[in-house]
Amino acid sequence: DLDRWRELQLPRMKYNQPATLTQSRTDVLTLTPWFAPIVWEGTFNRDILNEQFKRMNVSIGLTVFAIKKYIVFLQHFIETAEMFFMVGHKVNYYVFTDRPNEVPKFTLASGRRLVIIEVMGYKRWQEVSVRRMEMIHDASRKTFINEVDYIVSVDVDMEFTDFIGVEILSERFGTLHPGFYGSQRPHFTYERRPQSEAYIPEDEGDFYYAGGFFGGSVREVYQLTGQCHKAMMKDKDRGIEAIWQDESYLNKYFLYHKPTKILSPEYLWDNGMGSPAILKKKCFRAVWKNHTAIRSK
Ligand code: 2GW
Ligand code: MN
Repeated sequence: DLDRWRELQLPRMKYNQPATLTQSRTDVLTLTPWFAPIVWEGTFNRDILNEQFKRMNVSIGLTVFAIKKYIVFLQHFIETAEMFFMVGHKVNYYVFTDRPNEVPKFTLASGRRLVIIEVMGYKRWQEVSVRRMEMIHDASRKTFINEVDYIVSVDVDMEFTDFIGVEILSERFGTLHPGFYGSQRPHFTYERRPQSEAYIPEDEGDFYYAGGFFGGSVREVYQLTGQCHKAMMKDKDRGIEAIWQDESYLNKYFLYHKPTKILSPEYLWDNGMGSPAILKKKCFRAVWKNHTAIRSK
């Protein structure tokens, strides 16, 4: 339980003093109006954070879905995660798949293991994407709560390209979508039909969050995925499906349950978006995919 934070005591450490009269970044927003940090390179000290989370013996579950043809992404995903994701911490990979026999054998670093969770492959792709909420919700209750402290949920058609560590962890966190971090709220692709549970009016909204990278404590992820799934089932009964599936319901949830931490687009980038100067690094990137081939039966 995270109650043990109360007992945490750090050792003597040497590092540069934080400068009270200087902003660590002046080119980007680093704190939301509700005082949640927005994580950008240059705003945190990895050594302090590692020391804290190591001493707390924190364990992290990384959930990823590799259903039907998307199994092809798994090998590179796990191999790059071994190089860059939560190095030195305890990690469980939770691989949800309908093809357990096609999961490659991996040699993992110590303190890390891979758990296969067999699930059905829904016929419609929209269903594959959106049902992740239900499956994470169920697994949170059955498995995650007994095995890890935090859940990180990501897309599989991705690669790790730089270090991602405990700086991302918080009670409830989301990620700025690489396509919309500079946009005005009316241009966010929120669900705009009032009949949908995911509806957000044009005069509301903080950020446009990506469906492909969110997480939090297991209890919080259980709540979040449960609410998103419930909203999606209500819509389904009324014959409506939100414009960007799970991403739309996630954005609605985050509007009224503000994230306690937000990751910058450094944590979810797509090379199709170029290389703006505000990006000091790219740690998690979309891999190229042939949409027609990979998404066909
Ligand atoms: C099949 C056909 C069309 C779209 C998706 C799939 C599919 C997705 C599949 O056959 N098998 C599968 O395992 N997936 C999982 O769903 C896989 O983990 C994948 O990364 C994830 C989301 O699908 P993806 O990556 O093709 O969609 P993107 O890259 O356009 O993702 C954004 O939009 C989605 C909503 O449609 C989600 O919100 C996603 O989180 C976003 O990043
Ligand atoms: Mn994707």
